[in-house]
Amino acid sequence: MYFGKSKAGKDSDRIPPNQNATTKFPVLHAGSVPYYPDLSKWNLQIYGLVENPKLLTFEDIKAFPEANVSNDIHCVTGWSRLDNGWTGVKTSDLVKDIGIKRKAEYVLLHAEEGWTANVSIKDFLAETSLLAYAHDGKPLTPEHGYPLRMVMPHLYFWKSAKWLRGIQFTEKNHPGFWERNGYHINGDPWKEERFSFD
Ligand SMILES: Nc1nc2c(c(=O)[nH]1)N[C@H]1C(S)=C(S)[C@@H](COP(=O)(O)O)O[C@H]1N2
Ligand SMILES: [Mo]
Repeated sequence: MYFGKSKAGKDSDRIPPNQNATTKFPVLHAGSVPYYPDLSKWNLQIYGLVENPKLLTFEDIKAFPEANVSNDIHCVTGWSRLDNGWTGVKTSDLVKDIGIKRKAEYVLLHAEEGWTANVSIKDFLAETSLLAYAHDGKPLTPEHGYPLRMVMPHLYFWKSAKWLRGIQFTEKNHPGFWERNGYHINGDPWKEERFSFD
């Protein structure tokens, strides 16, 4: 059972400007899919402007309260996919005993192979933001970010780092991979914040 956006209301109201709905689940990323020989070697580093930096194992991630949510995703290339069921950990639960310092205003998400994406703390801690390990009831596949990815449905999906390995709290807004390559620094699909010249 997934809780989240109600399915009532017209689908068209749920699709941001100049997006088209698809029932497929397209795969989109720069570079190749990282290969995971051994989940026991995987970890997630939480660091930067925090009182209690962490190095979490996948077991640690599974020990957090399990969140089941349903939401819509919007890729900047023009496709939207409605009603995605995600299972994972809400960012608000993840940071409970991290002690975010007052100077921290942004988060830089680090994925495998040096890929990054930047968001504000507000976006990172939004009620709908989570770290997901399953999609529609099944563990993430390698191409969709196994073992763990960000999901921030209120922003264009490029912000939702697949193969997440690090969460860095920063004072300044450091542009991530796509943000350095012409994408918008915020990426709100309802405002069509696609490119940095928008
Ligand atoms: N690590 C990493 N995460 C990434 C990307 C990437 O290139 N590398 N691309 C982003 C983009 S542009 C999109 S639209 C979504 C696509 O997720 P999907 O392949 O699961 O549909 O992943 C995002 N996360
Ligand atoms: Mo995208």
